[in-house]
Amino acid sequence: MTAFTRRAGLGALIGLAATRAQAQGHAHGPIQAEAGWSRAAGAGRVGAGFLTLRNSGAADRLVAARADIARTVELHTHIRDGNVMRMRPVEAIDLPAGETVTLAPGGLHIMLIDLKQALRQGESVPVTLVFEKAGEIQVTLEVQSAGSRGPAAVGGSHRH
Ligand SMILES: [Cu+2]
Repeated sequence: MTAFTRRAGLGALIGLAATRAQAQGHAHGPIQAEAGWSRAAGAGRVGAGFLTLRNSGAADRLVAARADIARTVELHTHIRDGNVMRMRPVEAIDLPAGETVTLAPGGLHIMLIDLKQALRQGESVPVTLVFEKAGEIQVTLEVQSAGSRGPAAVGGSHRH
């Protein structure tokens, strides 16, 4: 947490020095993690984490994620297998220079395997993302209902 606080403070200083147009979101060097969310799920089951990653710097890669709430955390994608979409672990998620990558249902996601506790709607779950160059970034997943398609669908988490 100390490292996170220090990084957040540094981000605030950079934010002040830079244009106010960039004021929204949390700056952590070149990568911003925004709009993290998950879905309600029971203890012992699997959950998924979704979010948007904005990379304003050089190419980087998300190489791992950690979360205390799950015994195993993997990076997953979906692949089409005939008429069925199947999940498959990926070694890393590429973040090309200057691009935005969205982890969303039906695509890339953070898989929370064997939940130690239930993911309850309305709760916030901390997750640590590990990037090849940017290092560790803390994000929070806001837990939506079990069938949610995202925070926008329930009217929360508006960005300006
Ligand atoms: Cu998965």
